[in-house]
Amino acid sequence: MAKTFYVTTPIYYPSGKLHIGNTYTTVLCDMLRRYKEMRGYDTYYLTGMDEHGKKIETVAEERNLPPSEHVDEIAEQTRALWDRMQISYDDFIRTTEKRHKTVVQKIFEQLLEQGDIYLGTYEGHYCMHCEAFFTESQLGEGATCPDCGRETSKLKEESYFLRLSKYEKQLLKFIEDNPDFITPESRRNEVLEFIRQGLNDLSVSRTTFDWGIKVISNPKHVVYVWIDALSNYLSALGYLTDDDSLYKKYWHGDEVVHVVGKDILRFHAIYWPIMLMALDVPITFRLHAHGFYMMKEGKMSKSKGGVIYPDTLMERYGLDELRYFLLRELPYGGDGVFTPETFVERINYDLANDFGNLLNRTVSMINKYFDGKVTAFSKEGTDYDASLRETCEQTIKEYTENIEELKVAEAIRSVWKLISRTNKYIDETTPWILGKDDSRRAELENVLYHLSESLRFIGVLLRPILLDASESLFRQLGIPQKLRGFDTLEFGTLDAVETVSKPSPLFPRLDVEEEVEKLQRIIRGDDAEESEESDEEKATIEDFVKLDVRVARVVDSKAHPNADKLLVLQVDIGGEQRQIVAGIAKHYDSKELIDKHVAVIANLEPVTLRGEKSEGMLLAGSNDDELEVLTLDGLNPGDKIQ
Ligand code: ME8
Repeated sequence: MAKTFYVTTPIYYPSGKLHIGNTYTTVLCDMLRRYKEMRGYDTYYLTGMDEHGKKIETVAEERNLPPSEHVDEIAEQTRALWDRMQISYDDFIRTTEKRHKTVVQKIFEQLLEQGDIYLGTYEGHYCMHCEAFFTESQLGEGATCPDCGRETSKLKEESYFLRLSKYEKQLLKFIEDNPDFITPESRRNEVLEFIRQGLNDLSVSRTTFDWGIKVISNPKHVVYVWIDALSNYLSALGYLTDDDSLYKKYWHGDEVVHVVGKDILRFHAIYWPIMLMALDVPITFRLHAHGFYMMKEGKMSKSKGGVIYPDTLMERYGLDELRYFLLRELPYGGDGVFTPETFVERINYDLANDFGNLLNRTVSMINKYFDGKVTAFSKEGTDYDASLRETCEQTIKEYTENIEELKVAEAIRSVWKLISRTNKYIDETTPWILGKDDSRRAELENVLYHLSESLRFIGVLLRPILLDASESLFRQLGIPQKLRGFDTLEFGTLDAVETVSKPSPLFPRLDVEEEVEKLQRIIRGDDAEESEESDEEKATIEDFVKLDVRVARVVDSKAHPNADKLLVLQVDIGGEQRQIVAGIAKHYDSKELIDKHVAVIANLEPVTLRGEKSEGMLLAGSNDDELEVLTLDGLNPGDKIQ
């Protein structure tokens, strides 16, 4: 039976558009999955969204949407992005799904019954953004959050706690006994050091908001978002349900890998294993925490160093180019930097020159000298032949070892060493000179055969990384399907090569100056069309006509009882009174709009926002600082706007 391989990404927060950082983790897991599949494993790839918590509730509120609508929208966009990027996931879990919620509730109740979770009171500082409590000694300057630097607030509330302290020694021993459990080693050391300082029990419920999974036995509490989120790795496999066959197969299978960024190492290296110990579920996973993609100016963020989105790069340069850059440029154990210069250079030097040209020259020479067909293989051969063969064999070894250790950039580098060696082989064997001498045809054919066989190795090793280019290489050299597998990588297996009549370049060369400038503009946000809206669909007139936009007179208005940013308006839309909740309280005081004639969308499905019904949407213009409600005082309530 085939060995199993279960790989997971973190489940991302639906708080904004995913940038190349989140994309990195997803592409890395995709690559690992494709590699393992090529090695004959039975694989399962899980990704998804982490949709609960105060932070998401707030983002939805700012958009004037109920959280469920907000998360539905982002989940759909995210899936569409992964589909466009050919991410080979098997399941996309959302923590708002029933299948997940039920499992989280069962886990919580079980731990409660066992006494691993207990009810207590929390007193301390709370960071709303990170949804985490901190003790005085953990706080930054001015009582700020040690993780994000934002202000914290003092809080005292009833809370459930998970007994981390009870499992501290067991966890320490587990990590010490399993040196490969956390990689890279530097991250493992960070975790060990943290545990050795002693673990406080963890607050695992909240009562200050309710966008979360309710504790069944005490529904005024919702489960802490991290306990909720971490459980996805099991809930997606049907753990604690009637059909737990995936759980049995993959969690109890041969290899399980959680890939995460360094920012969420502690949650996965401490809370998650302790939850599993308490549940008596074996810790079968290994944890890999990679570094971050940064911008030249620092962290990737809209307001600071700029952001770069995967769609922008994919649409302008291609999927393989994006995958190659992401996987190649982030060093093992460290951070990587996205700069327009390195991005363009990697495409021009590595992909177009080194790799693309090698294929192009080989196909052209086979066409020119042998009408596209080459068969010979001389076992004796020259020293150059032997050296090329040796590099091919050595490359497989290096590549495999590196990937198994999740040193992906290094694995790619080893393929490029083979590419360089093969280019050098052309210089050494000088086929253009052999081609001038009829008596050396056998020698020439042998050279071209060696080049083709080396390219076949390169194509197979790059299959998990460059999806289109590897296919194109096989097609251009006429390599049959059955010789594209990892297990066929023995030099000389290829019987014959039959090339296409006209080679097509794998990667077009870019104009460095033009593209660097273009990317700089995109990062700065000057090219809004490319950076932000490139994936937005155009609306049709029919879409617009569907909206019933009307003039409405504001009859009354008051502050929302549960939300600072919202006003609750009573409006008259021509003989009919409606209530509308609008996110304008920061810009208008509650009575300011009374008697104004405003524009509202009148045919939206009613929603409830923080407990108040909203039967329409107010139209307003805004930028980062200002917001102005559209007024049409010359028209009458009920008049149509079109
Ligand atoms: O933390 N470079 O979700 P999240 C590389 N919901 N990777 C990056 C990155 C960057 N600049 N920025 C983000 C959460 N990432 C939780 C996870 S899991 C049970 C719950 C990647 O949307 C990296 O993998 O904030 C990081 O760990 C993850 O996105 C954080 O995504």
